Amino acid sequence: MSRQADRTMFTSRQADIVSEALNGFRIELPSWGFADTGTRFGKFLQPAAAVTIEEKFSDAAQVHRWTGVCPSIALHVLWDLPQGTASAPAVLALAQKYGLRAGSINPNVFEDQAYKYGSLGNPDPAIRRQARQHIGSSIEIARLLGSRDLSLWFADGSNYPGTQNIRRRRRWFEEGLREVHALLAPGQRMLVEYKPFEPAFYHTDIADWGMALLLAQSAGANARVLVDTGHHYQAQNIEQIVAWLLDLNMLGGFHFNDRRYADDDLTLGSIDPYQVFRIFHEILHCEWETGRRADLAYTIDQSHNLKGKIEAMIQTATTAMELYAKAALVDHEKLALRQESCALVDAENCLKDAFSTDVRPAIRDWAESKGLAADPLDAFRQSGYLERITIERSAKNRSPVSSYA
Ligand SMILES: [Mn+2]
Repeated sequence: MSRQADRTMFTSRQADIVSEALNGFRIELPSWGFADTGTRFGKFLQPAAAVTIEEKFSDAAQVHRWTGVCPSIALHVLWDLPQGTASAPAVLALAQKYGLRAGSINPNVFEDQAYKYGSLGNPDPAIRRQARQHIGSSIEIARLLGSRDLSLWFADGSNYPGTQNIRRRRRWFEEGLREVHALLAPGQRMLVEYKPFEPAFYHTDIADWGMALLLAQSAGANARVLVDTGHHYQAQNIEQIVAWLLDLNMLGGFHFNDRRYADDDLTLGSIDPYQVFRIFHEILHCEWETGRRADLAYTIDQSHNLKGKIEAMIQTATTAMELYAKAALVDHEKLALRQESCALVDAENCLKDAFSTDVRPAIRDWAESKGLAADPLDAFRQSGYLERITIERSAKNRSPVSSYA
């Protein structure tokens, strides 16, 4: 067979696989990814950064407009719905205006002064109650917005050995999560996120996937674990965690970002794209094996301090599509046979062959078939949107902001 014929055959078969994969692929944008954020050393402001919730919706709509795979936006109750349930009608109107859906709802039980020593794990019962009430009202917000998932991340923990009773705090978490789970409306889910350190540096109350799993299992039938790819120690095998949670039907979704050292919130795939590929592969292989689609919420959890925020989100969505499409190209039947016979090199090559395939031409074809931009980043740059908001927002955004100290 000539190289040309080989390439043509290869491409058309792959194009169908890629197209089918992308038809089912959606990834949620974080509202906070469009606002100015910083490190603990300070913030560098961007003249075009979103400040209001309307600006966040408007910017997120740009990412969806050019990529076609980001129809929803995750919201943070304290930052996006400051009046709680009373803010819901305005947010619904914005969702309609910008053609997006309100996505997962993120309660905030870490910024209020009351949470200095924790929220659901706080030794003070009144503060534990305050946290439960805030989560309860977040569930109501989700219901009003038609959002399915409540996404729970806790900053609870301690900084020094001996300063907190770890066992009692575990029980308080168990009780608190059970109580708020009972408030979920039919069809709603509760996702429990874990993190090994930061902001607490000695112990965190939900430090890893095992703790999150136990708490989710005890909370109730609609609780699942949320895997934030940045919330692991170096060298941890994240795709194994994903495989276990999938097999137990306890995986609820992801917060995607990349990292080099800790929870760096870098652009997905910028440091280790093969890891993201391996995660997608575990999901797609499980789907192939079981014949059931995994019900997972993919969300971006990144803040770009220096990159242009909308450009970085387009870059992220594009990278996610590429890595998902590559994972879809794994020949599952061949892989299963090679695993069965322990043909190690050949089995591994099933992954490597798919990962090294250039899926970009097939993605461009898919985009054009949907009336989308073949090159989303270029289309965004040509649109003039960034220049327009830079002028509109820059005067307003020049006012001083609080820094670290
Ligand atoms: Mn996260």
